[in-house]
Amino acid sequence: MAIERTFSMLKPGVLSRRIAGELVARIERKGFDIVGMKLMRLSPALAEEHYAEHRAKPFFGELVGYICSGPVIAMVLEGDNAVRMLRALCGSTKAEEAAPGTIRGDFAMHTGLNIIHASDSPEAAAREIALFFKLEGWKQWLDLKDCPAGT
Ligand code: IDP
Ligand code: MG
Repeated sequence: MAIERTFSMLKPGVLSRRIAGELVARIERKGFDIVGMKLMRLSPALAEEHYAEHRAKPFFGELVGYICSGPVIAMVLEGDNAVRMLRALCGSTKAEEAAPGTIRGDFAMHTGLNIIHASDSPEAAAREIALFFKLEGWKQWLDLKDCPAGT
């Protein structure tokens, strides 16, 4: 099993509902190593770049508006098969399809407010980690570990 990195973001509803600790605890309990973590507020430009693949979708405006509406917690998580493992822990995108026991299944009633982002492929993970942790200090910190992003 290959050690990978993935990118995750706890969306604004997490801090406003004061469930950040609970979600981080689930991620740690599963076995991920947190190798990068920061509290930040997304600019519309960063949100649009992060969600660029959805630019033509009818919900794009709401998506960007929501993700910029309050602080988020951006994380780089590491572990065996991290991309697929985190997607499984988060559950399905659609609120009504997210199984109980998953993060979305347990904490979200609405697809647009589905509480957590997780990269959907190693390529997306590498792109998103670079986008959110591109400042020199962060790059050096992440380089201290010997696993390349998203691989
Ligand atoms: P993902 O977050 O599971 O990767 P994507 O299809 O990449 O799902 O969509 C990105 C985000 O856009 C979702 O997490 C969700 O918040 C929002 N979204 C996706 N589909 C819909 C929809 O049909 N209505 C409203 N929001 C949506
Ligand atoms: Mg996605």
